[in-house]
Amino acid sequence: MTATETIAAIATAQGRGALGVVRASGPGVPSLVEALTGTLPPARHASFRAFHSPDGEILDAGLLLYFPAPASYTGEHVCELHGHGNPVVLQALLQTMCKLGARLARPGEFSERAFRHGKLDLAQAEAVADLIESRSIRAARSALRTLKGEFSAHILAMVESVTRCRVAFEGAIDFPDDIPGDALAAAQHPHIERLRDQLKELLASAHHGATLSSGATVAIVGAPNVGKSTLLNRLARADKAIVSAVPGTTRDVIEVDTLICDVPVRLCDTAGLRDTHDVIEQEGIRRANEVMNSADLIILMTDQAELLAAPDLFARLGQAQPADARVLVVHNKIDAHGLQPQRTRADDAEHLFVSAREGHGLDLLTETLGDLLGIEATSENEFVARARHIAALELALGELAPLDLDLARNAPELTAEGLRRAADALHSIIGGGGSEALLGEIFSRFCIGK
Ligand SMILES: Nc1nc2c(ncn2[C@@H]2O[C@H](COP(=O)(O)OP(=O)(O)O)[C@@H](O)[C@H]2O)c(=O)[nH]1
Ligand SMILES: [Mg+2]
Repeated sequence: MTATETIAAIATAQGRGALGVVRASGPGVPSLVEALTGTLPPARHASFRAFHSPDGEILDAGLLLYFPAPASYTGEHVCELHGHGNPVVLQALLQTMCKLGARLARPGEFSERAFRHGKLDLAQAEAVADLIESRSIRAARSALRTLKGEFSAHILAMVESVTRCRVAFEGAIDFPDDIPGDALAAAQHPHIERLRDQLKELLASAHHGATLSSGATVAIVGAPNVGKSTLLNRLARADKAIVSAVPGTTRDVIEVDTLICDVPVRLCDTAGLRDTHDVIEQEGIRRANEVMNSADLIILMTDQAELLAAPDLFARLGQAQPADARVLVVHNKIDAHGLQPQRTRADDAEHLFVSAREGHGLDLLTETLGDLLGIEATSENEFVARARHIAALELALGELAPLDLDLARNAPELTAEGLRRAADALHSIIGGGGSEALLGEIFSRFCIGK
């Protein structure tokens, strides 16, 4: 990348709207603004201007904002032209900027420049994309916290603690006569243990955060006619699946995206599990199994009130319970049994009594789903973690794991080395030592103009 290039892009979404924003960043911005609007406006003030092409034609008129370097999003000179939200007009403005020396920005290039100029660290830059992509207000809020630097501050504090510990061990290597190994190990080892605990906690909340942004999948399975499609429609608040008294109505997997506890959840209604000679239904059952095996949670539905263990219920359907599956047994049609909504535990599984058709016990169901998926709306400092962050945290934890008291006593140099690698892994989360390939991969997934 040559940072001397001036880049330009349409920053608003495609399509027609009240406003459309074109922006540019780079050293050529002041001359670009002068060519387009006549004079350079005061910094960081909204000025109403006509936007001209080089041959003097008016392309549009609107607000002009100018942010001289370094006090801008990218750290370079930036301008924003707020015109009318017509794609043809916005394209004309963009092309004019290109004629005047700018080039089209690549996806994420504004944020990449912000990162390279130290305006954002890598986790914050990723949070910009996450904020734009988030599918619930809860995920958006969490991305915003990362963008404000809360997550990075946490990581940085850990890097500093690990580094302090490492420096202590390196001191012992350099001055072995001054610092007795036993005293050093006794003093420093508790720090290592505390760091390990903190990392485990952070990792747990990172996994939690990953669910917040990527969402969870819930498969609804059970015998034909127990009310699976009725429940799907209820949870989705829409008539998505055909409900009928005829067993074997649902044959394909029906997927609906909804929010539970403000977290995106994909609900999958499946063909009823039973022995059948109908080839289409057989295929539906095969697909039901596939969905069941990959779901984060299985709602195993029955219209019986009997508290059977989940594996026995699966056995009745001629199925084995998928290994490691989290199962919620939902007993439907309590209206027909004269029962009240209720949540109980039996044989290590959660059982819930509801009536999908009458809408009884659905709040309890939502609450239970939130519990079992680990997405109950409690945590105040949750953050949206990416797979990259989780991998780095795991790497750091893996480096700290073998650093026991014995090693601290007998091999301070190995302990220091383990601590150094743990700090590097943590530091990579906020961009330390990031390779060009990694940066390219991260920013190429952004939208153009961001
Ligand atoms: N009494 C009663 N009937 C229900 C309830 N939920 C669903 N049904 C009925 O059970 C039948 C089968 O429902 P459906 O959702 O198609 O079941 P599926 O085959 O499991 O998808 C339909 O006639 C529904 O109206 C309920 O809570 N109570
Ligand atoms: Mg059905």
